Formats: sequence, structure tokens, C-alpha cells
Amino acid sequence: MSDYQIKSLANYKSTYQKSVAEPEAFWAAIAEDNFVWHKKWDKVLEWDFAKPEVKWFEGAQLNITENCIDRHLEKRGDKTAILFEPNNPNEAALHISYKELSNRVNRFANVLKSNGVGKGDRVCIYLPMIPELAVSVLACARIGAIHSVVFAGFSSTALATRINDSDCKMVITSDGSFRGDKTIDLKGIVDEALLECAVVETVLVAKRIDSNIQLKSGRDKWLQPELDAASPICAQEIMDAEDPLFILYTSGSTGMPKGMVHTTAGYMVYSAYTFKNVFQYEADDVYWCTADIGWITGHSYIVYGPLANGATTVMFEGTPSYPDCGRFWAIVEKHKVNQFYTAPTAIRALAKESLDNVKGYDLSSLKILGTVGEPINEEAWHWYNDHIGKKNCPIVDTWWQTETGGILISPIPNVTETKPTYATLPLPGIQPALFDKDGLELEGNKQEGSLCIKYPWPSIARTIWGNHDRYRETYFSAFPGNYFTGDGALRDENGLYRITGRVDDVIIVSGHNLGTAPIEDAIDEHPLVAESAIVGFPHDIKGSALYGYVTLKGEGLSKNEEDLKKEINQLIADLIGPIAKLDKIQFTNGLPKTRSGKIMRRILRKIACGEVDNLGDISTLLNPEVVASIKANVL
Ligand code: 7RM
Repeated sequence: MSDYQIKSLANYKSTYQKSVAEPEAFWAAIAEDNFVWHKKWDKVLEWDFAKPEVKWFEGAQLNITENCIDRHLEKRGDKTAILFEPNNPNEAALHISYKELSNRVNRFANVLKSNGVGKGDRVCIYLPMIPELAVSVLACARIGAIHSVVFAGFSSTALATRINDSDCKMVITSDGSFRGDKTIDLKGIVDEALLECAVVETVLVAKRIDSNIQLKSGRDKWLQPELDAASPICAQEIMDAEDPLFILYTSGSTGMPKGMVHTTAGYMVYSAYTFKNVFQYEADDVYWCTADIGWITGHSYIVYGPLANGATTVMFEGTPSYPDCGRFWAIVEKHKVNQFYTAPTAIRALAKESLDNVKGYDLSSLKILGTVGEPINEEAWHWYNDHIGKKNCPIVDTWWQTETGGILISPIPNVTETKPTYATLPLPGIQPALFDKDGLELEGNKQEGSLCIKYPWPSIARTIWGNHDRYRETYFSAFPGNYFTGDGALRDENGLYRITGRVDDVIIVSGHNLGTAPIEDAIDEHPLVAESAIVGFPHDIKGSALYGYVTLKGEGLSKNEEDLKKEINQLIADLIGPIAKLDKIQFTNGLPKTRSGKIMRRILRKIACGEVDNLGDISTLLNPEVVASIKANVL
């Protein structure tokens, strides 16, 4: 286990050096020493970004659930694997030990089999954040079925598109889900989706709420009786290293969502290795990632990465604001959480509320804080650092993507430095590069350009389900020989990376390239601003001009709007330069967000450009009411 956990800066430097000089030897040693294999690989890596093709550990055989569950049973069978915290704080938390998890996963795997699911079959999982979600994911992996988890906030149309794209023969869902003090009729959404899906043979329904739903005979089954009748022993399917483990859909800039395909061995090795290092997990720690398993963050850093390390991973069913905005901190205190991993949008939302929501709780168990999903602005970073970490917890700003399977750029806490708004340094095995718009690599420090990765890492997605051409086009054609992330980044004078946002968020004003993130950062420095988003709109003289959507904190609402606009532009002029001043500022009561918390700038751009009737695909939009009010008040 010597190389597995990086514990000092010198150690990081030598490990990184080795990972770049001899990637195959580096990953082979990690794979060999830290996982259970039924057969070792014949070849560590085969790759060609021109084809594109990437294969890791070919010839090896394994099962990821043996690595996540079985191998822990002897040493830590009674340790809590999954700590389930329900939506309702008055409902008891559930401590699922590794032994109990093994029992549940095996039973579930047998239920899949008895319902005709086998190796290579696709299973769509559409569940709220209840234990059955993690268990069903692992049950699929146990028998070699390919899981496709669809976030349970997606509409029936979005669900149907995803089920059909990968021909899922089974759907696993629940009778409903909780959201705050309301319930949502998930089964009704599935029924509607299935009107469009001829391929689905069976629907397994977990019971979560007190509902009266109808089961469609011949198709739908309650899950619990099936589990009760199943054996708690299920032999693992022995998988080849490159057998698909799961499909996870992510939206592209146009058209159909992309079903990113992750395979078994490389994904396991990389998600486990990065979990251990980025969160510096120690044996008795309680780790909590607030994401939903419906996103890649939940796959890699609630389920697979933590369990492969024998960790205790918290799974939270609820939302940050129920029953009040202190819920996260109540849970940290209750379960003595050591590592806490969340999204900037959640931090900004909570920072908008009174500090009284934080003050009553004992947060002294916290050692490490993390963020993921979008650039974190300076103000939110400091709020997190000051009020949650009490200036005592390194913040890991982890940059990665559904396509990358695991974290690529991030500080290693207490090992490498942190810097507000910077994801900082590549993890071992990751070779980032910046390119200009002519496709030339920008060498040396103090550079800004398109972020690419030059060399494969074990958990890179292998293809887009059913569309390898689109995979090539999207990721390997803009900068031939490199994986193109679609993000822009800058490398500072010390070689630290800052993600500046999607490259398509760059706005060129009078010939100056302006990233949206730094301008939004500047606006967010205003004490009365909660959140902002900038887009470009056509301008006769400048080419493009800037349109700002600004949400104020409660105290801001009584202020004179014209004064506020002046103050905001003065801040921008002071922090970035007069070139970045906004032509138009619209005050809003919220911003359009995806269900995973990313601002949908595409919608804001269309509104600012006067195309209010043609907003494109809004299937991932969380808050349509906000869009309606923005449209009604457009400047
Ligand atoms: C993990 C995840 C990927 C996109 C990515 C970026 C943005 C994610 C950060 C970030 C700045 C970060 N997967 N992004 N993390 N931007 N700093 N730490 O979110 O597929 O849903 O999104 O998210 O633009 O390309 S994702």
C-alpha cells in the first residue's frame, strides 16, 4: 500500500513525476497492491486518441462488488458502510454495515436474475436517495448488468429518451419520493415515460411513501416481497476489465444527451485512488458527499470510491433547506462528519441565509471540505472557509466531469496548497495542457486557454453509448491527439490551474476575451448580491456587450436599483477593468439552474438576445417559474 496515499508535498512531487514518466508502471503498481483480481492483466494500457480507443488492464478479470464489499467483510464486516440519513429528521438514521450491505446486494442481485436480467443487459434506475438506490447499483455490478441511473428529478420525457437510447429492459423505481414536506409521484412519471418505451419488460417498485399506486399487471412488481424470497448469497459475475460497468447521461451543447460509458477495472482503480487521496480518508472517518447518486459525483464519491476503500459514506435523502437551512450542519454534528463534499450552488444558497443557521451546531468533527460542479467564487469560498471550516479545514476545489469518471485537478489536503477559486494541481497520472484557438499548445506558466488532457487516465469514458462518432467529434477532434474538456482554464505564475468556465461562455467584447466567471466573481463581492450570471448580447459597436442577471440578498431588495447598478459596475471596473462593465443589469429573484445546480446560461443568453420564444431543450431545468419571471422583466 506504500504508494497509495500521498502524505507529503515531496511525496506528491515524486509520485506525480513517476506517474508521468512511467504511467503504465505507476498504475500497474496501484492496481496490483490495492485491489482483488481474479486474473491479472496482460497489458496495462493500449490507446490511440486518433481512433479514439482507450483500454486499461486488458485481460484482467474482477468484480467491482468484491472490491467494494466482500473483501471488507472479514476485517470490518460490522463497520457502517452506508449511513442513511432520511429526509425527515425525526425518522431514525440507518447504519448499514458491510455485512448487511452484502446481504442486501446479493438478494437484490438474485432478484435481478430471477427477473431475467443478465450480464450486459441495461437496467434503468430511477430512484430517490434511499438505500435501494446504492444497493441496486451494486446489484447490477454484481451480475454484470449495466446500470443507467437517471436522476429522479428528470421529467418523464427525459426518462423515456434515456431508457430508449440504451434499450433498458428493466426499470427500478419507487412509489414516490420526499421533497421537503411534499411527496412526488415517481411511479406516475415512470408510467408516463413507459408509454414511449416498448423495450421495458419489468418494473421493480420500492415502497417509500404512503401511497396508493397501481401496479400494471405483468410488468410491475413490488420489490420487497421479491427481496424477501431471494437468497442472500449470489456468486459474482467475473468481468473483463473493459466490460461496461455503467452508462450515465450528460447533456451536450446540442441534441440528445450523451450516454457516457464507463468500464470496470480502470474506473474502479481511479475512483478509489482519488477518493483516498483527495479526501485523505482514515479508517474511522465519516465521509459525506451531498450529491445525488443520479450524477457522476454520486457514482464515484458516494458509492464506488468510498466503498472500495472500506469507508463509511453518508447518503442523505433530503435537501439543504428542510426543515430549515441548518440541516446540513445538524447532520454534520449528529454523525460527526469528517469530510464534507458539496456544490458551490448549495454554499451560495446557504450563505445567503442568516448565520444563525450555522451557529448552533458543533462542526468540530470536520477536517476537510470539498466543492464540485462549477467554479466557486471568491465570496462563497471564504464563507465556506470561515463559517464552516472555521479556517481550519483545507478546501478541495475538485475539477472533473462525467466523462472523466473521477477528479482530475484538485488540491490534496494538508499536502498541496489551496488557493481560493483554484482547482490547483493535477492529480497523479493527469497531464493537463492549455491550447490557444489556433490549436497551439501554450507552454509555461501564466497562460490561459482551452483545457485538454494529453494522456489517458484509467477512468476516462470509453465511448458514447451507440455513437462512437459523436465521442470522437466531441472530445478528440478540436485538438487532435488530446482529450478536449470543453472548459477554459488559466495556469498562474506558480503552475496552479483555475477553471474559468465552459469555453462557450467566453464573451468577446470589443475584441477582448472576457470569461463570465471572473466578472460574476466581482459582482458577487458586492455585499448585497447573492448570485449573478453574465451573458453576451449583440452590440452594434462592441460586437458583443454584457448582460448581467443579478439576484439580491434580502436586505438588497429595499435599495434603489439605479444606485445598485452603479455600485456593481464600479466594482467590476475596480476589480477587472471598465471593459468588463455591464451594459444591462436585470435584477432577478433567482437564476435558471439545472437539476445538478449549474446555471443554465444558454437560457439567459437567449432571453438577453430577445429569443424568448425559442429557449431550446429545457428538460434539465429545475425552476421554470424563475425563467417566466425573467422573461417578463427582460430589459
Ligand atoms: C463533476 C461534474 C462537468 C463540468 C465541467 C466544468 C464544471 C465541475 C468544477 C467545474 C469549475 C470545478 N461533472 N465543473 N467541477 N468548474 N470548478 N471544481 O460536475 O459532467 O456534471 O459537469 O462542470 O465546466 O466541464 S459534470
